Amino acid sequence: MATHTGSNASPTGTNGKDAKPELSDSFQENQGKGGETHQVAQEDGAVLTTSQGVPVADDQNSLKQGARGPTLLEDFHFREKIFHFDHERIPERVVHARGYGAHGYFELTESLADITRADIFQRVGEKTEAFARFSTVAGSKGSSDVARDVRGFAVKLYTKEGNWDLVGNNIPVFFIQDAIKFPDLIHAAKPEPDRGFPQAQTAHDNFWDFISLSPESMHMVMWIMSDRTIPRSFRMMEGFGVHTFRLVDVDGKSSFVKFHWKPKLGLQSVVWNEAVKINGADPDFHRRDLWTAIESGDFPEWELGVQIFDQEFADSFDFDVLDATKIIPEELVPVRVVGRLVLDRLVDNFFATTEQVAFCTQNIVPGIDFTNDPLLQGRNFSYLDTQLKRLGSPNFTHLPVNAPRCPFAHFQQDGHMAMHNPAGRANYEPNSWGPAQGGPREDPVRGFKSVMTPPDGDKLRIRPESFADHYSQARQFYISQTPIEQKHIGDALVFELSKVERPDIRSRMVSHLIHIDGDLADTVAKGLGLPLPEPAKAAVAPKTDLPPSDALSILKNGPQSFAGRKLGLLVSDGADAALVKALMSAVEDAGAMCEVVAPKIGGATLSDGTMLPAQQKIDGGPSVLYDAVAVILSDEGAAMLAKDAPSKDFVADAFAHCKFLGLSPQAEPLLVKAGIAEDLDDGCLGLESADDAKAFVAALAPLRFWDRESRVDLDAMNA
Ligand code: HDE
Repeated sequence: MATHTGSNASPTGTNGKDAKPELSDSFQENQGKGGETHQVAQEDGAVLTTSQGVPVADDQNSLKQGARGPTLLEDFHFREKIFHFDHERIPERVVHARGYGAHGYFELTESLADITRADIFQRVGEKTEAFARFSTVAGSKGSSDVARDVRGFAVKLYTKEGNWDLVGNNIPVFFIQDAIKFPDLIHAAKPEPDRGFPQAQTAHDNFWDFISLSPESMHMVMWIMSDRTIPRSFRMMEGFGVHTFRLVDVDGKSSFVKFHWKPKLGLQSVVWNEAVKINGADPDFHRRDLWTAIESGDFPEWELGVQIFDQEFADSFDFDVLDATKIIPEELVPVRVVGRLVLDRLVDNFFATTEQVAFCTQNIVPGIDFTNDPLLQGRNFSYLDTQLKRLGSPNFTHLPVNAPRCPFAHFQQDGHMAMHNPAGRANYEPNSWGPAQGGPREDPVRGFKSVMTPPDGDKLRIRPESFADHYSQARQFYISQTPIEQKHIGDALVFELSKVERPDIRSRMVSHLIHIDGDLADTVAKGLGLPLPEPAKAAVAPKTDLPPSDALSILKNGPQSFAGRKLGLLVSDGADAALVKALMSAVEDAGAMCEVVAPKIGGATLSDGTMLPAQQKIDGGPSVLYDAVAVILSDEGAAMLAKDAPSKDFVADAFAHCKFLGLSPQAEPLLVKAGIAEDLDDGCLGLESADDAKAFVAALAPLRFWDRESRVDLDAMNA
């Protein structure tokens, strides 16, 4: 019987090229050098080998007894290949499973030497290597990026005195006050255990049952029902360390600190109907956005800000600074910017870095310390524990992404996958072997010292009185929002609670809202078709006099610029070439990107006969993927697209999501068929000339034309 190779490749697996006889001589040992993977250098024509380094002659066919088998056990290449494949998966993170990361650096812009001895905060202008991972919390690894969820914002800073992990979120407060409730919270948020759904959604009974039975979560509820949980991009969201930490100076004196990351591009979120559609059109929306930005050299950047305060402030503050359900308003303690984080390097391999990065809250360095925040204390146990389960060995610090960049030396040894064991005679200390053989020694001056704090009382299982106010800051958050943001919070609550099957859970939730804002409670009750319930029992009477804080609103902290954003440009054959080119260059001048969407991916032949390549075919490039859209068509193009459902959705959705639209006059038939021609408003600008193109791009700075929302949304019309 004739045999064949089973692929187009030659039987040698080298595609007919002369195979290089010898392996590349650099079997790269990258650990501790900032590299990524152990791999044979991929030089042109490198020979495929087994993991033992044996050159492989045939990677297309297993070894068989006769052409039709059976397959033989002695085929060590096949055995090894399948064995390795079978073991490729590691457990996904129990929370924050879906994430995306990038390398970069932190640069100090203002010294904190008077407040902390932390090496990273000493010398202005000095850069420290960093790795950041952004994530959703509830969804599993394969879920969609734009789920309504808190985003993790975890940064590993490879300082000269060890790795400092600031494992934060894009929301400055948390659901619970004590770590012992974390498994309950997460069980309630994740898919319900009997049915195994819903995935990456809090819109279900178990979540709202738990939340409505946990008044301490009400402040966080306001944040998660706001548009903070549907960010436009990782690049456009804030990050927070959440807990109160300590900064410690050379004399051991400590100050309290809250950490903030502020995005250079300003804050921006999408709207809910848009998020739902983005998840279908591009489940990788956020990771693709980060990848594309870094790849194109538009490096995402955040300022690091600190709120520093002392015991006297803590004692005078209305709430307990150890309670992670509370913020310290920026108006009370201003955020002082001390540095910037720039992400400028993509990972070489997703698994090696983003999957294997192991953040641990207890990774702190001399000059930084914990407080007794009971949530932080619980986290300090959990993160180390979870990394062992996930990465399978206590040697996960040997992985390049986790290894310190500064020198390190200790007597830890052995264990699965040990890649560097102590050298020399001694693997213990104290010892008598002297500097050459005896290994490292403690350094009482440079070494980490915990801040000395006196014990605070008896051993108890109790929640302090100072943690008892659950509504005041929830109210403060709500009244700090613009009307459109308040409307979105109401809409989100109605949406989520409408997915809850049990009316008593819906009603219990509304009973809490009454303490936050009467109008909000009314709107939600009305939206659910519920009578207004009695207010929930409050442990202490909520304060109603906390002043609004502008820092809490997304829209008050927008960029007023289209830079870093993306325009979707729908074109057809025959579209006005000069106009298209003028618009594209105006977008580029604004520091933004333009993606061409056309009926065919090959592109469109413009009026001057030039072919404009498209990045998206119309069905793959719906307007939800863009911050604003422009439609430049020929008469024939418009007549054709007016019959096409995705083209009609393109303009109708952009309109419904309050985006700015730039429209060439020929687009009219498409707008008519999409049902928006008669509703055009000041957010829809005509495009006929190069000047129009410039004016259109200049008009994009507010990012959305919110005035429209009251005319395109049923909830708003019924309000
Ligand atoms: Fe986490 N959290 N968490 N968390 N968390 C994890 O560690 C935990 C909390 C946060 O990109 C786990 O490596 C407990 C607050 C981020 O790899 C685990 C409690 C904040 C990430 C864990 C909290 C966070 C995690 C799961 C209650 C914001 C992803 C996988 C006390 C300040 C890091 C892992 C990454 C991940 C435990 C609450 C942020 C199980 C017990 C509050 C950004 O250790």
